Amino acid sequence: TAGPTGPQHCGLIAIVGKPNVGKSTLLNALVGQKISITSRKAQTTRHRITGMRTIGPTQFVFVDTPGFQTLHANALNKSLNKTVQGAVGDVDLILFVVEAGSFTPADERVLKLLGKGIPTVLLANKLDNVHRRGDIAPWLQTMQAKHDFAEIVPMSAKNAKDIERLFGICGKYLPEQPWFYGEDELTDRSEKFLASELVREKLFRLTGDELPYTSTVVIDKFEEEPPQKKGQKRLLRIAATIVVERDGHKAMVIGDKGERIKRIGMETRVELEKLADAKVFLELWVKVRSGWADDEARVRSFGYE
Ligand code: GDP
Ligand code: K
Ligand code: MG
Repeated sequence: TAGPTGPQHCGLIAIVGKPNVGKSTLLNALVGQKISITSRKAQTTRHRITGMRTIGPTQFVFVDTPGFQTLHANALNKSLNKTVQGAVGDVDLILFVVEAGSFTPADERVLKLLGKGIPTVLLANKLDNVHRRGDIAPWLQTMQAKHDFAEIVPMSAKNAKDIERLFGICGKYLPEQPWFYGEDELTDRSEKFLASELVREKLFRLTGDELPYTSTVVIDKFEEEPPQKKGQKRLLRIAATIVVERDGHKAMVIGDKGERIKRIGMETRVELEKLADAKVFLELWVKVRSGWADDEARVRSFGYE
């Protein structure tokens, strides 16, 4: 099989790193559309999310992972870590993301997990946050000594030129083989999954640090209706429940006179309408289920591997 300009190349690229270094921001920038939710909170990404981008003859298949959790060994965190380990097992290239100029014990633990067999690029992200550029050269030297990195790339996931350059770097490691996905496909995740993730993103962003990370979203209903008339969009009818651990958290999510939950619903709807190119009706509920994150069966029943 041949791509637009030669034999097809294709391969898997895992994006790994501790929480909050910018893995999901990077995936979205690489794919060119938001498919993985992001926020300043650790634990925002809880699933393995695949995003692809086909450029010329090469299909890049990126796998975003939850940040490797080392703080609490509850059932949710154990499941997140398994997801990360599963993702790095069988890829062509690993992008190990850290914050430029910093390397903490948490980064070290992720590095230990990666092993030696797979080419690994150290991606020093958030370079735009480094104000003293002179400090970066010595830091890069110490990083070189840490591991046999294929390359070290200081960059910013928010800089379009850097993203473009990264394709050139990753492309070198992808073997000649037929594409795994269609040329225009962007993700293997469903709209239903995207809907639940967007609710969780708005929930995290609009509650800030007040709400513990142990809240999740379950989709109770996801129905699609075709357009009634020509020129109209299809309609998605969605009902979702936000699951929290305590009554106090429920009150926090609902907010004063229901202000906050209304806003979570509205922001989710606006964004999903754009991403899915559809009209969206969204109903939101809040339920208390104490201890769900410590309960293995519950963690599974809420969709975690
Ligand atoms: P993840 O937990 O590793 O997936 O990190 P996220 O993608 O959720 O990003 C965590 C935070 O870092 C978010 O607030 C992002 O906007 C921010 N961020 C990501 N990449 C960059 C970057 O290149 N520069 C700056 N300044 N912030 C970034
Ligand atoms: K995050
Ligand atoms: Mg993430």
